[in-house]
Amino acid sequence: LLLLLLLLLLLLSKCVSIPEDLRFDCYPERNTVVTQELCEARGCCFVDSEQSSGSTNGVPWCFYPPDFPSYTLGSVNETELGLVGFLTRKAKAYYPKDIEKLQLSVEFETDTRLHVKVKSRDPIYTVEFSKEPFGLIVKRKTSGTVLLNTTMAPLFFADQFLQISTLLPSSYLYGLGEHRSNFLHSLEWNTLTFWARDVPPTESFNLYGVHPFYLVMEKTGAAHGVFLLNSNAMEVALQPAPALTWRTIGGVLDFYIFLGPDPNLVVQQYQQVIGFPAMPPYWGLGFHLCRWGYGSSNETWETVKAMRNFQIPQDAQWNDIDYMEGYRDFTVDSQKFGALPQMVEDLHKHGQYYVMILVDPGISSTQPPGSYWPYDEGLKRGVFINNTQGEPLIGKVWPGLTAYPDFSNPDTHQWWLENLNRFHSIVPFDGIWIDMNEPSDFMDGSSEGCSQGKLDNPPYVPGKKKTICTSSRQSTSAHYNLHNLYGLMEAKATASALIKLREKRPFIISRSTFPSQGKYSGHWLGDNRSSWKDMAWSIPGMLSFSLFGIPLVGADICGFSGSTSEELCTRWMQLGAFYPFSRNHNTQDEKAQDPPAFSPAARTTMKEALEIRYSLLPYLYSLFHRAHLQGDTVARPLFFEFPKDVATYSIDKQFLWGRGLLVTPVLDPGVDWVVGYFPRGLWYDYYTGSLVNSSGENLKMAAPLDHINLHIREGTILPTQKPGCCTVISRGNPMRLIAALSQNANAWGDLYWDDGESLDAFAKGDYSYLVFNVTQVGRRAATHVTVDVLTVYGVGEEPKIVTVNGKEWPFSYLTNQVI
Ligand SMILES: *[C@@H]1O[C@H](CO)[C@@H](O)[C@H](O)[C@H]1NC(C)=O
Ligand SMILES: *[C@@H]1O[C@H](CO)[C@@H](O)[C@H](O)[C@H]1NC(C)=O
Ligand SMILES: *[C@@H]1O[C@H](CO)[C@@H](O)[C@H](O)[C@H]1NC(C)=O
Ligand SMILES: *[C@@H]1O[C@H](CO)[C@@H](O)[C@H](O)[C@H]1NC(C)=O
Ligand SMILES: *[C@@H]1O[C@H](CO)[C@@H](O)[C@H](O)[C@H]1NC(C)=O
Ligand SMILES: *[C@@H]1O[C@H](CO)[C@@H](O)[C@H](O)[C@H]1NC(C)=O
Ligand SMILES: CC(=O)N[C@H]1CO[C@H](CO)[C@@H](O)[C@@H]1O
Repeated sequence: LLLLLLLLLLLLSKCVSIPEDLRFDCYPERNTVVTQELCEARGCCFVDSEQSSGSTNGVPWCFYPPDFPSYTLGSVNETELGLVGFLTRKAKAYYPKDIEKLQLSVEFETDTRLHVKVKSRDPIYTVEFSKEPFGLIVKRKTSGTVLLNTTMAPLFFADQFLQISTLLPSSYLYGLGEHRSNFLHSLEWNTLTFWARDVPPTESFNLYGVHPFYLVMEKTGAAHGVFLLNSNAMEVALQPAPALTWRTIGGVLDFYIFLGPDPNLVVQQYQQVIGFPAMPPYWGLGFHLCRWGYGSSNETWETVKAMRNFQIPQDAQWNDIDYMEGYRDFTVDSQKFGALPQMVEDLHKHGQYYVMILVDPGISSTQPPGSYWPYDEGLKRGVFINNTQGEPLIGKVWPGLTAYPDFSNPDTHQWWLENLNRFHSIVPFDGIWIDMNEPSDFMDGSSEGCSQGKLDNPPYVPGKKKTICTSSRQSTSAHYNLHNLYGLMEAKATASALIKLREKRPFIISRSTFPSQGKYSGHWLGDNRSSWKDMAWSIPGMLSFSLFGIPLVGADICGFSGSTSEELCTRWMQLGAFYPFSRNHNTQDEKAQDPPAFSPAARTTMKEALEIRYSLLPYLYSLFHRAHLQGDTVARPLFFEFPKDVATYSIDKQFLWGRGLLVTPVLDPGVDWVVGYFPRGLWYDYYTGSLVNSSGENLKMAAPLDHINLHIREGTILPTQKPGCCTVISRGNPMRLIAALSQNANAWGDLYWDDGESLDAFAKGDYSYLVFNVTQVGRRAATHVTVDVLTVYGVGEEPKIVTVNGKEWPFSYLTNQVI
């Protein structure tokens, strides 16, 4: 008995001795009250930590003991590319169909990327293995920082449950989308689900897209990133150790690790794997206006005319689902939207563009045979997703009952192209908005429910579901494996169709996204509310998509659902003028929120914000070129430029455009000031050139309702143009350069310039690339660019003469104010 008691005590102390933040959850199932019996049946430790600490703090009560059975690494063979080895499990764990023998392969591709093809000569990382239990340890050579250490908790690899945990070198963790959270994730027992889902953005919910990629800022100012290439439903559990657990219910564990060492390089290295984003057409960077519920083509047209009347810049007018007949794709309500073709013609005549929603992939299945080509023809060609009985699966979206195109089937791409082509001959649209492509289903699974099989009822279910049955059949696999890829595959089909129809760069905005999406589309942050809080959330949302390689991103300016106020909409238009994708969008039955709907004062402020955007488009376009070329970010977190300044790590109320322009919006009601952080160095007020010489500090600035604070970083040259009603006009205006001199009196900037719409302009060499240096301000290889005005901030003493190409030039000089 004594022995038994001793054993029990030993067991208990083995459990209690594990510090709380190193307890890895052995019972993550939601909606289960974990009892001691349930927990011990899994061979785990049960400690009711609420009793010990007196609070519900998220610490799991049921967690893995140190000797929980995991895998053991056997002998390892070197291969040409890296290493291979076998992992074996001696004792079975509790998930059904646990796989006993696994193959591990490790490949060293480049000096900064672990996983892939060529052996590196001088990698900046080292890899070690722990044999029993199996674990992977990756270190950064220079600092010795341990980036990954997976020995802390057991590895699982069952048929429908895979799990691996790692310790993290710091708590500065970013990425892991699509979720609504601060840019810097909380590691306080925070579980994030990855399962594309149609739901208004809400904290802790899984949202429209899936991006299993994170970036960590290490304590030394270096950064690394990790990508798990896996499309199944998944979960990432974060805990304060700091540590992270990946849990997925299918596929394989296929990790890429990017060593940076700075955050810009990490994101570039990630995009070398997933692909660089497409170059958008120039007009796509102009201002877009949309609402659900214009109600008629005339009403839509009137809005465009009002914008023109007040000379407010606008490049594209959009329509939401109300243009359709019964919400059916590829139809036009001929009663209310009869003048749509004429309106589009008028837009084109004014150098403007038209984009409409393709409401959703769901194709109405209830029309009489012979009356609705998309369904009839789709049925004939077998392009729809089938249920387990081999019949098209029927769910429900806006038009009522619908079938879902299977974009994993190449025949579907051809059918999609033909649909778009037929529609384009009636309404010659320029861009496409693809919505509801999680895919959304208003029913639970299908009109007939779902199967009882293992795909519809996996042993472990991460987060919330709301979609078609996961057992349904697509041409390459079950929906179970392809669900998170639906938006990506639809975007790919749509981009290729749009290229065939217009022979120009496609413009597509998608709600659901997956890694590689940037090659085909941009993204808007979904259906949110006209609230101050939602406006503030848009910045971390936008910055996260910068990390995901989808730089063309923005939120619905002034908010989608709910009612905006003039003050909120004014502030939001000022912020939204700096979203890479800038669109004001509203729902039906709310009062209008387009700029002409407001008072003259608000309207003027909105117009001025857009005019600044249009002035800066040459700079923005050049940033997109760098994104396309090598994966640079466009809307950029401050810490990307100041990785050694820890004060920048949690900033998500300010952001940069590229390296040189700092945006500090007002995000609160009723104030005429704003506090912003200025990293060490010189910053010039965009409007006046007055100087902020910061030692790395927060500054309170005036921010009356008609003003958004913008600052140019020292050493930057911004190429700008006089704004116009639309890009077709502004593109023709002379250039104005703004140079913000550094402490050492130099500055640098560049301009990428092409016709703004040709496919592959860069690859074909049909472009100009200009580099501006203060010592050599001017133009190179440019025949169609004229510099009109050159503004230089930070000159110091009044110059006596200014020469241009050796000739004396007239100039004016204003003394700087220093704040
Ligand atoms: C390593 O090589 C030996 C001899 O060629 C072979 O028997 C063994 O299966 C290999 N192990 C792995 C993990 O590939
Ligand atoms: C990895 O974590 C284990 C705990 O699981 C610890 O004993 C070991 O020292 C760590 N290795 C490194 C290199 O940090
Ligand atoms: C749209 O306006 C035109 C011209 O003003 C008018 O003839 C037409 O009836 C209007 N259409 C609708 C649907 O209101
Ligand atoms: C779905 O069923 C249709 C026949 O109804 C067939 O032509 C098609 O190939 C099936 N698709 C898949 C992915 O099973
Ligand atoms: C900015 O401040 C630094 C440190 O106080 C000082 O050395 C530098 O001369 C200042 N620069 C300007 C342009 O005022
Ligand atoms: C312009 O300045 C940059 C950075 O200071 C420098 O690398 C580059 O060589 C300069 N180019 C020319 C043409 O002077
Ligand atoms: C943070 C926030 O305001 N989230 C809201 C987004 O919108 C949905 C409904 O539209 C709300 O439920 C969320 O609370």
